Amino acid sequence: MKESKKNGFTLIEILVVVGIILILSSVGLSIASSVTTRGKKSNSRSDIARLEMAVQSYANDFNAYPPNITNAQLVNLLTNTAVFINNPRWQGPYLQFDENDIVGGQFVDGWKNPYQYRTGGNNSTFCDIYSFGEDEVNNNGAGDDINNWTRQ
Ligand SMILES: [Ca+2]
Repeated sequence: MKESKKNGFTLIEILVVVGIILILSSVGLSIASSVTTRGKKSNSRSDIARLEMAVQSYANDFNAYPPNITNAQLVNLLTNTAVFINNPRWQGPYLQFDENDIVGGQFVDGWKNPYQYRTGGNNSTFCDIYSFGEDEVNNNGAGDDINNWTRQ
């Protein structure tokens, strides 16, 4: 009896290969997602530091921190030359942006949520600036929020 020679792959072999490909691609996606999240957190920390420096520069020129105003108002205060054209104290713009930083006139974090600004509050030095963080929920600077007073 002559044994027939097999050509190609069996169904089991194909399923094993497809399974391995699926596992590897899900691991790859998971790693990519983790890297993206780390990048957003890192960028948000950097943005908050830049915003803090801009607010400090404004405060040095005006001898006062910006009051509790909205994100868009703060952006305007720190960047809009036209508003302050006749005010010699204003030495701005105090902040430069990338085009992805501003959405709807607001300075946004990596998740496209506006940074929060308030005078006083948890930061005893001068002002609180924070991002809602990865969960995109306002935890008042706690939890996964990224803030300028604990440097987390
Ligand atoms: Ca949060």
